[in-house]
Amino acid sequence: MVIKKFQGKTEAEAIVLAKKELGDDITVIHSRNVKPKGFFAFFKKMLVEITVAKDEEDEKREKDSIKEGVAAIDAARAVAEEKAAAKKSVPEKKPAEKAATAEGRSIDLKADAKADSLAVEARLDNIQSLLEQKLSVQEREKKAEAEKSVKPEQDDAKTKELMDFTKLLYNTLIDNEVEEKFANELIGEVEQNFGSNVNVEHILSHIYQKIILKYGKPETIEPAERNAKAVFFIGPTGVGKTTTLAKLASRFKLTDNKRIALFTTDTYRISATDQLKTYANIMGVPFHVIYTPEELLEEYERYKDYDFILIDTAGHSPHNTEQKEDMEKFIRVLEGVAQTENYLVLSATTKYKDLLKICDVYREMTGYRLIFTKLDETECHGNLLNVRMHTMAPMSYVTNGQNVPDDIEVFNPQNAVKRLLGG
Ligand SMILES: Nc1nc2c(ncn2[C@@H]2O[C@H](COP(=O)(O)OP(=O)(O)O)[C@@H](O)[C@H]2O)c(=O)[nH]1
Ligand SMILES: [Mg+2]
Repeated sequence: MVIKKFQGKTEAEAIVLAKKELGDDITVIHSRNVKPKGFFAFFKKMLVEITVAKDEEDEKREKDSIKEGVAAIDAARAVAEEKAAAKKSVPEKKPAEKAATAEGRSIDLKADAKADSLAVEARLDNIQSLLEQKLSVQEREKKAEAEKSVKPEQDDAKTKELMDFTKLLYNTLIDNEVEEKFANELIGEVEQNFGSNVNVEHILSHIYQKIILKYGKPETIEPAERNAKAVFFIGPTGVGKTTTLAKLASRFKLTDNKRIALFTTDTYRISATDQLKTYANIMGVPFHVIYTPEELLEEYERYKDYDFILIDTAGHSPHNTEQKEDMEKFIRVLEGVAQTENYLVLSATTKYKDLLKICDVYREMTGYRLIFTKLDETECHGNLLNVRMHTMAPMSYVTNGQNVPDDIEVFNPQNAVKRLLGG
């Protein structure tokens, strides 16, 4: 017996498909409406699914031959019984013969007839029990097939549960302002792994791992192999570049005992230089305001045996080409002289579209790692994932408050996923 499912827009369409594959001799054993699969299936029309059964040719022939066998046995049994009855009745029918023979012969005849009949009976019983055994095996198989045809219903219920759960995950990502395109990408990858033994826990751990992998391993500020590492903090105005620099400087100096110097190229605002100068004074580390690329080179030479030179920069609008070119010159002048690293500081509260623009503009200028600030000011952390997936730049630090030096930590992918999806 073959049991198979077919789907069509209508039942008639599904039957046509079934007949095309299995031939005309099919029986529709179940029909129901189903939702199409795949994530976008939520938006598609219902389909009709039929479950059809078809006897296989060999099976049919075997069944027929068994039926014929049973009929033949019944006929043979009837004949044998008749024969036995006839033999039994011989002495009564022919009393003369009986008289002519010895009494013993008459008893032999009766015994022969009985033995014949018993032997035939025994053979027939034997064949019949074999056939019955075979039939009962077939019955069991039939029952198992019938049970199997019920199982798809359970599978469907499970698939629905998984789909509902996946939809919930998708909505959670969207609520956290993960870009639709990325949410679809993640959920799509998870859906591909729906299998017979997948459950809700599998899906959850799968998506956790997927997002952790997307975030990648955080990359942080480490000392250069030789000479001072020059670290630029770049990004728009007001995102927290100076504050973040001060937080890190304080850690390097007070916790790690590193030798550090602070520079700023942000000469557009007096308050900006004062802000960093104050931090430098508190920490007791050298501080310099840098006006030109040449000056940056000179000052670097002075502190090149330090561990880190942290360089604050002016924020600028993505559309200000002049400021952009100035910044580029500062970054370029140290190339080949010092090991440099650039950290693009972004606020988690900035609109996604603006973030993309900022990332692209800075990308034209230089490569960078990502620092996200102001995580304490938003519940939606989707932008971290959006920007990471858009730029593929390494994540480094996140900040979550105004306190120097406490409110900063190395980006932790596990915590980030938990915040996105909930523990
Ligand atoms: N809530 C919050 N405020 C921050 C954070 N980082 C910086 N700020 C504040 O953002 C404002 C601008 O910071 P600032 O460092 O001057 O930004 P810059 O213009 O990029 O140098 C200041 O009031 C900071 O205290 C943070 O992680 N959370
Ligand atoms: Mg600043």
